[in-house]
Amino acid sequence: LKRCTLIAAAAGALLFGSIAHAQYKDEYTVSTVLPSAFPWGQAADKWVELVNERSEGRINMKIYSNSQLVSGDQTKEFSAMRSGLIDMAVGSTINWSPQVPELNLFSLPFLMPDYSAIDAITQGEVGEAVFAAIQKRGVTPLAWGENGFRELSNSKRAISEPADVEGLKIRVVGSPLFQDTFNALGANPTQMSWADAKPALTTGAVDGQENPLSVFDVARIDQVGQEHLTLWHYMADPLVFAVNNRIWATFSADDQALLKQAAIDAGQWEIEKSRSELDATLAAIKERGVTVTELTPTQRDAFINATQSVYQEWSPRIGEDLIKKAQQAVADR
Ligand code: X2X
Repeated sequence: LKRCTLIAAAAGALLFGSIAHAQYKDEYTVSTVLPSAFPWGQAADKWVELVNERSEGRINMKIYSNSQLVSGDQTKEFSAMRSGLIDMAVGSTINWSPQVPELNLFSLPFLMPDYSAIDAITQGEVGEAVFAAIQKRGVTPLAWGENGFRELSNSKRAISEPADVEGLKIRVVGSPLFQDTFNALGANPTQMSWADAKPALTTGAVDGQENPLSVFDVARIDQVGQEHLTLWHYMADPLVFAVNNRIWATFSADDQALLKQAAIDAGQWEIEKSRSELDATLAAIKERGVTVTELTPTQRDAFINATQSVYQEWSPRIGEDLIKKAQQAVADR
């Protein structure tokens, strides 16, 4: 009996020991689309750095940018993280919306007129509901970051009214919501990954694209013939810091809190940084000879009216209640 107990105890110790060691990986993969030259990549860098520092080197993460863990197909990032091919990610709501329909909320045209509107949504009840939707789909969300307000560029002409967009081939990514928005404007949208976007702009396969000013600037989109840029602020894509559920469950409660707080701090840091750089970025873009069109409120209204059908079309998929609450949060901001 004594021998059996000893063996059992030894086996238990072995098992316990091996579990304790197997629990944490030497290194966790973190997926992003944009690398360190962009605010998005810097958000991920900051998260990795803070976690490493605060865990005194116990938790190590390595960033894989350019969607390389999903062979460049950014719309597969969420699925890959859910299945465990990717441990963690800092991802755009646009790229995850095919798997999490509620994330299309942020892509509704002209829902958020300014930064305080974004904050009213992400930092309140609606943001919590969106996080619950992400959690329900098998991934643990921790914090918000920001890619930015997406402005429209093209190689053909200055755009100040919906009629100017007519017939333009526009590169979009993410969910079919973007097809609906640009179809409503009479454009010809085509879905394509970021990896394919610049080549398509270079060859003229597409006439235009939409991305935040920071992306336009750092990726030097002006160099591929995008001479016209319209500041219409039609939508902004927040970033979400997230972890695969099974990986999340392996962390102690203290380390979960550490990872989450580091994500919150990195997100806040990146949001403030990218917003504060915007004026300088716009000045640099203008200096390079890009024609920048700013819409008057009346001109913007014309775009709002022209894209109303997108709300009717997408409200069943996003959730009528969620949209109403988001609109209320924006109105009350
Ligand atoms: O592909 C884009 O346009 C980008 C980089 O902004 C996103 O990943 C949504």
